[in-house]
Amino acid sequence: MKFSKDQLKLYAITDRQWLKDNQSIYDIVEQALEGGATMIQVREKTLDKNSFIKEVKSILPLCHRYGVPLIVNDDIQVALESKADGIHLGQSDLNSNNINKVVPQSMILGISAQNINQALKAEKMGASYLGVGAVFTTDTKRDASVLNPFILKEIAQSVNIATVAIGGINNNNIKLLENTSIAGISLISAIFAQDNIQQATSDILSIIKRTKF
Ligand code: TZP
Ligand code: MG
Repeated sequence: MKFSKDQLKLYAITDRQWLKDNQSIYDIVEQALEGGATMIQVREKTLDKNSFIKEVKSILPLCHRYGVPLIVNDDIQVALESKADGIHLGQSDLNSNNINKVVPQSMILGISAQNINQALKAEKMGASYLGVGAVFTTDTKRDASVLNPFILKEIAQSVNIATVAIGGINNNNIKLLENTSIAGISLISAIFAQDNIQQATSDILSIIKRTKF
């Protein structure tokens, strides 16, 4: 699927720690899509490769029914074999690979950046978008250091590609990201840790629609 920065508006990232009994990642993704998520990332930190591939293959047609791209976190092999729309890589995933050689031009490429230097390098590598954060403290990724909205804006304005903010974002603090030059926000717990995932997603979407990033 072709990338457009509008897809970054409400970027939902899965986390299996919040799954309830009998729930699958497919189920929770469907609820987020119903609520209006504009991009989905499947992030698996513990699943074996084959199960990860199988899971992404099953969720891909679901996302496409909603016209939403599916991005795989970290694992290039999984992204390629499952024919996902894209891959998101952190700084530590960049060292070992010659990214341009392994990731096809047709794939959406997201790269995490915590400073301007990393942002410029990511842009040079051909990234479609930057993931920048954590913008607020978060229990989801305890080792993530927090950068303030001013730094977020500086990073976003240092490149020509789109930026999505991440980390500790919820209904109450989206407002603080106003005027930071971002294309949208990505969230895990504010969506997937909620009892009603669809409602949580559509509530956040209506806040985003009222916010000028
Ligand atoms: N990268 C930086 S912060 C973070 C990741 C993956 C976690 C975001 O999760 P939450 O629950 O939206 O704070
Ligand atoms: Mg990573």
